[in-house]
Order: sequence, then structure tokens, then C-alpha cells
Amino acid sequence: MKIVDAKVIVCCPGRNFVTLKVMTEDGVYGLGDATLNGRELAVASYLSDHVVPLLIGRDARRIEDTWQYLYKGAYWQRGPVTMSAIAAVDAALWDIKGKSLNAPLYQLLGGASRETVLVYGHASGVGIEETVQAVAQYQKAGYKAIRAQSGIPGLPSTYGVGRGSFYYEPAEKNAPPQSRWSSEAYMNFIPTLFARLRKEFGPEPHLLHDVHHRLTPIEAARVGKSLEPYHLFWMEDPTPAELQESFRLIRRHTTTPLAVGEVCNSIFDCQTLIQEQLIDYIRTAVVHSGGITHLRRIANLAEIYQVRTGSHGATDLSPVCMGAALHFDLSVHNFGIQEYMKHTDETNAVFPHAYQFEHGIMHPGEKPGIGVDINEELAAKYPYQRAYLPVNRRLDGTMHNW
Ligand code: CS2
Ligand code: MG
Repeated sequence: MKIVDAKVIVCCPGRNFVTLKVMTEDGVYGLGDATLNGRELAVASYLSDHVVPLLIGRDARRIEDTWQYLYKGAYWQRGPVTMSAIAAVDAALWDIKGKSLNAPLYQLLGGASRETVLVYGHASGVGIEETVQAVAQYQKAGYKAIRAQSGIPGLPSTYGVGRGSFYYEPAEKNAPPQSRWSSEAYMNFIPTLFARLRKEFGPEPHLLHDVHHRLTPIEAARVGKSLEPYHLFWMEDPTPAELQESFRLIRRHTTTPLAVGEVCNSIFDCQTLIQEQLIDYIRTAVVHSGGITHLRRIANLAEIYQVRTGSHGATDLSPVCMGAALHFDLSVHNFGIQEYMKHTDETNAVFPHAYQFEHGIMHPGEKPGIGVDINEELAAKYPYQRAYLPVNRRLDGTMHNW
């Protein structure tokens, strides 16, 4: 089954997406998400200028060999751009295989290990009471697991707090918005948020929180300890994970479960975290960690150390990635939870899909392959618009993780 053509489709239905479409001589085509929020064109060029010419003439059925060919053949291995490009090719080839065998992708991954996939949504508010209302809305929508993020008193804006009803997955047009940060204000505030949420909603709902790489290890240990009475499902990205061993310090002080990995793009970026059981959930996603093929390797390593999956699923990962993720989630044994930020109607019109959400759980559907398509005509109506993620500075002006 020879690959005869491939193209990169960049569109912006409310936010930028990069999609690879691979076509075979049999007329079967596959899709892969290649979106890297804020640096989209780097991946689009990596694919169209360097990878697509190598794909023409290759056998689309040779998924593993193509993965190794693109990984080892580049010499300059790993990194978010390279691994997002390889991921897009990998997902597209799995999509083609499913379509050519008339089987939904999860059936090719070993079949279903569960009936449905537990997901969590993003509730946020400018203050505690607005966040309580947002969590109540998500509960009403049927979510059993809800991430809660709130504005911090004294700070003009902070990560994770949407503006109005629009979901919070910024990439702002033309220039990175500046936000301000104070770890002290955050550490003093965050326990009061979860005390209020548990008082309002009781012990039932799974509550999650994303620190978004902003604390030092000892600060993260303090916050993890302070949140223990509210038994979070997880505390995410408590400290930057470039130095994986820094999580040893956090682990020594708190039993609050930890989740890391959305910025990891290979097994090597999270190997120590997994093998030393420094985390409880690995957040790597199909689109940024080398596709289905590599994500399975990470999950299989994690299984040995009783680390479960909790893949990233924000709105800057396209419905093509969400579809592939749900097939992976349905099948992988050590599944934990899947992030699911609903895409806008605009986006969903460009990417019609088989996956469904109901009462806090999802299913990828039974369509062959990934079960997501792209309406190219509609996509063309939304041309790329340069956009940047925010940058974050401490109150004294020092650059800090956003
Ligand atoms: C976040 C993301 O969903 C999450 O856990 O960390 O919103 C992240 O900020 C964006 O995907 C960055 O593009
Ligand atoms: Mg996160």
C-alpha cells in the first residue's frame, strides 16, 4: 500500500491547528495532529519541507519502520517539533491501517480494556466563588472529574482562568500577553480554594489542579501537603520536570498524587519520574510524544511502576489527537484519566468526529481508524493567524514559567 501524496493543512477555526493528511495508492487517507501551540509553523515546515518528500513511495503499512526511519534518520533526535512531526505521521499511518482493515483503531491496539473512558474538564473563575459556580456547572454537565483553577488575590491574571465563557487555551494574536506571578500569594491561597470546594461539593467529585510548572520543589511539597485534607485526584506539573530527580523532594513530603508529562516528548523525558515512582500519572499525549507508537512504549514502561496514563487534552490539541487519544485510552491497561476540553463548534465543524461525551465519560466510536475527518474546504476559510502563548514574570519582573 504505497504512499502517493501527503499534505499539511494549517487552519485557524478560533485557534491554529496543523493537520497532516497522508494519501495512499488505494485512495485510503489518514490524518495526524501536528499542532504545537505558539510554534505551529515550525512543525508544518518540518513536515512539508523535510518529511513529506521522504514518505512518497513508502509502504503505509510499515508503521514501526517509518517511525524508526524518521526518528533515527533525522540524526537530531527528540524535541517538541521533531516528535510532533513524527507523531502526525504515526497517527496518520495508524488511521490508514484501521481504515484499510475496516477496524476502529482501539481494536488494532489490543481491543477494549474498559467500556468507556473517564474524562475531566476545566472549571475556572476569577475568584473562589466564581470557581465554585464553574465546578457546579461542570458537575451539572455530568463530569465526575473536574480541574479547578482560580484567579489569585492580588494578581491581575493567572494561568488557567478563562475570560468569559470561552475556554482558556490561549494563544493570543501577534504578541505574547504578559502575566504576573507571586508564588507566595499562590501558596497562601490555593488551600482555601480546595477547602471551599470540598465544603461545597463533599468528598465525591474528583478534583484536579494544575500548578503549571511554577513552584520550586520545596514549595510544591508545601502545597501538596496543604492540599492533603482535600484529597485531590492529582496536582499537576508542580515544578518544572526538566530535572526529573527534583520530584524526589516533593515525594518525601506529601501523598498528594502527582501528574506530569504534557511537555515531555519522549520516554527519556519521563523515564526517571516513572522508574522511581516520582509521579502517579504520566500526561504525555499522542500529538507531542511521537504518536501512538511511542505513547504505547511510555505507557508500557509506566505500567511496570504502577504509574497510570492521564493524557493531555487541551483545546490546542486538535480533535484528530482527541480521537486517537480515546482509542489509546480505551485499550491501554494502565489508563488513569483523559483530559477533555470541549472544542468550539467552529473547530468541530472543521473536524467532524465519531467520539462522544456523555455523563463524564467518552468513547472513540466504532468508525474505522481514528474516526475523525477534516473538512478541507471549511478549513481553508480559516487561514493561519500567528499567535503566542502568554509569558509570565514575577512581581519584580523576573521571567518565570507561564
Ligand atoms: C494545560 C494546558 O491542559 C493543561 O493541563 O497545561 O492548558 C497548556 O497550558 C496548553 O496546552 C499549552 O498550549
Ligand atoms: Mg497542564
